[in-house]
Amino acid sequence: MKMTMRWFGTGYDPVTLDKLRQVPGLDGIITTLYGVPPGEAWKKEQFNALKKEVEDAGFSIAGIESVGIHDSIKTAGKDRDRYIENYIATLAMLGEEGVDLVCYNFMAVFDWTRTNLAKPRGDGSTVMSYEQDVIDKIDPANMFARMDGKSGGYLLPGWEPERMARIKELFELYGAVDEEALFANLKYFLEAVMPVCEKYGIKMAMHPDDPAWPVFGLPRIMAGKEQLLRLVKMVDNPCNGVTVCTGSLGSNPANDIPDIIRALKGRVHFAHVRNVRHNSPGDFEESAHLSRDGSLDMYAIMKSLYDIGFEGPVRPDHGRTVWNEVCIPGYGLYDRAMGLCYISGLLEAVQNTEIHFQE
Ligand code: DNO
Repeated sequence: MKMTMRWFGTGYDPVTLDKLRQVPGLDGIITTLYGVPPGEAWKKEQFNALKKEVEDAGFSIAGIESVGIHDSIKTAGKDRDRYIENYIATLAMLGEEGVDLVCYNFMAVFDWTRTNLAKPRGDGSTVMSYEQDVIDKIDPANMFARMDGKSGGYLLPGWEPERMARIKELFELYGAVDEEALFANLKYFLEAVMPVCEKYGIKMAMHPDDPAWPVFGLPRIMAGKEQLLRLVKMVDNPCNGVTVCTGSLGSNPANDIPDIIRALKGRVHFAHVRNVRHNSPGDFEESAHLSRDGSLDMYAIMKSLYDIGFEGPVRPDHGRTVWNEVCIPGYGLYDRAMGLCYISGLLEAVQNTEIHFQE
């Protein structure tokens, strides 16, 4: 496995590449061209500037997270083919530049959703958390007002003011899209992009829905084992795979993550390894990466990734905000660096135990 960290780019991310260089065992960077709206084809010069910056810092780009999918593709809008063409053009450009991993999601309206971006913990750190009761009381038309303030100016993806201004329209757009329709639209998209993926050896890595159940009455189709298996079977191509995000899937205690990993053998292209703590049904918070700080068995997760022969990029994910760091919620340097060291330690133990048994 290749240890990576997500970096949001100069001007967006308070964490700089020279700081990331000092994280032990970091093999590569996961990034994207921030500021390019979903639907637009990426410009080669812009991407090359990003690539050069990463390479000048002594890293390589281990994968793109994400190339966003336009709402028209998700809802089978009349202009979806045009947006798919743009997506294909982006993939071809990335393929020519040596990128072989693209993470994306197929969530309706919003990307991942939390109700608090800075919940205080007893140890003085803060974490992101989710309470279904809070969501149930929110009127989608007034969501922006709720999220503002607590986040230190940062917003969750999908909650940008320009989208919030059209939130009613977006809900209407998705009004006729139920689970089956969303699956059909996903299949249409994947079938269209598989040829360019095959040509350049690009692995598409679907990010699961977060939280792993429907929110605001919107359909969720990537929330558990059956749905992920349906994804990989409905377009049965090795380029069509999954990002195992243990925290997203793990938000639902019914999801047995090692079992899901084993079931997806050969189609796991990327792993986000983080822990969550279940407080009560529909109420969870993001813990430190350690097993004993949350509800997931992180050793079993790393062992299952190892057992299926996964060799792709892994990254720590949402961390706590510790030591008064000023950072993007979930994406500070300190707790993710601790997470990376912990994951690397688990992996070393798994590998060495294996070798020991073979002797
Ligand atoms: C959250 C992330 C997601 C992820 C997208 C992939 O921190 O894991 O925003 O990047 O869902 O498209």
